[in-house]
Amino acid sequence: MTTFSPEIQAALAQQAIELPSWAFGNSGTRFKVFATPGTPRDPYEKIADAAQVHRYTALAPTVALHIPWDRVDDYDDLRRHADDHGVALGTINSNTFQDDDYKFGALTHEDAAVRRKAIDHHFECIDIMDATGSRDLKIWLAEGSNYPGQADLRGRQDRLHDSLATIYERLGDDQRLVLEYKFFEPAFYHTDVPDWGTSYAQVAALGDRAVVCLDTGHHAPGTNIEFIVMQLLRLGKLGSFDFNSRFYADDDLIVGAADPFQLFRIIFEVIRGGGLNSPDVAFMLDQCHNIEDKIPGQIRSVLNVQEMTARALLVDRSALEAAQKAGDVLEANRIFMDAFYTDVRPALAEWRVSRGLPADPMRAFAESGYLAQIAADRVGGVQAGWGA
Ligand code: LRH
Ligand code: MN
Ligand code: MN
Repeated sequence: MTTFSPEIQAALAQQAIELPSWAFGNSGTRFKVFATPGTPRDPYEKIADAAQVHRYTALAPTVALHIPWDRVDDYDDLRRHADDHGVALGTINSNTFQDDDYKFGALTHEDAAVRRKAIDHHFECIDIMDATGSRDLKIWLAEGSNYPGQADLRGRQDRLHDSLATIYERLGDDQRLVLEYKFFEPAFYHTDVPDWGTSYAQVAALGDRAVVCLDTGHHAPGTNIEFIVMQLLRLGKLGSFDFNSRFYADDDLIVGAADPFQLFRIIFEVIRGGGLNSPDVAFMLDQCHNIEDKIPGQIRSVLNVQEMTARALLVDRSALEAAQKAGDVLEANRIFMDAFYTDVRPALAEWRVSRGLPADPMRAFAESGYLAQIAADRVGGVQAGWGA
């Protein structure tokens, strides 16, 4: 059986993956939302469910909030609630995609009054960050156009810069602005922050505390995502990941489910670039569980990230470097693939037990009876936030 060196064990022990509060609510497609019994009715219950993931895996100490989906009266109280459950509040995500005023844009809108409203929403998010102790303000913009000629592409970039600069100025010294890109949807012709280059250009113009979020589901098919990871780390601008997996578009499926090898390659570049367990690079999930149970879906997700991290840590980097330098193509590839093909599951199970965790967190959670309990206790769940 594979054994982990003390260095690998130390790296695994440090790993932290932030959970999205919205993964615990009901979600679906535009065709149908299938409700799950016991779905959280408010942010408090989402946090309680997220804490279950951490309890069985020790991998998920923080929970990201989405505003206004997770708006509450008292954020100090929400913070204490998280603390009581053994987790902390993490990234605050803004939301400018569910308001009629933003039909033609928010931070890029032609009308200064609409831009002001969108900027004020981000100010509210920063106030919330101050109360929750969150470091990161994550901005994903649904803005763009559907038809050629519809919008002044250049003017929108300029307005985007001005709006982001106003928001950036309001951040505290220890806070960051994280700009997420996505190549299409909901806009179908152009999107104002479609790719890492645009996100990079915009955040580079703001300053050191503005960085890029890479959502793994937000690229065209065939994109070499690990190359982007390498480049952003090289430039010191990779702020965070939104992990999920996709077969077709922005599927938001369980990370590592569609293409575990891609996840391995991404994490290898994170390690190579010094980003693993670095405070500068936040690992987060951004997923929805439309047909599977949500808490086990999140447990499976963090375990998938852990598993591919363990495999990527097993790459013999000095042997790899020697093969690369010697131009030994096949040997370099063999070294890389050997690590990928190593089944680390038994070693991880043993290592978990040595740390007082269940060998099989999925099974331990299933046997806990928590799902039956919340189904009995909670009636009338909210929809993931997609409307609530
Ligand atoms: C956009 C996105 C972004 C949003 C989340 C709900 O597709 O990835 O991160 O905040 O989904
Ligand atoms: Mn995302
Ligand atoms: Mn997305």
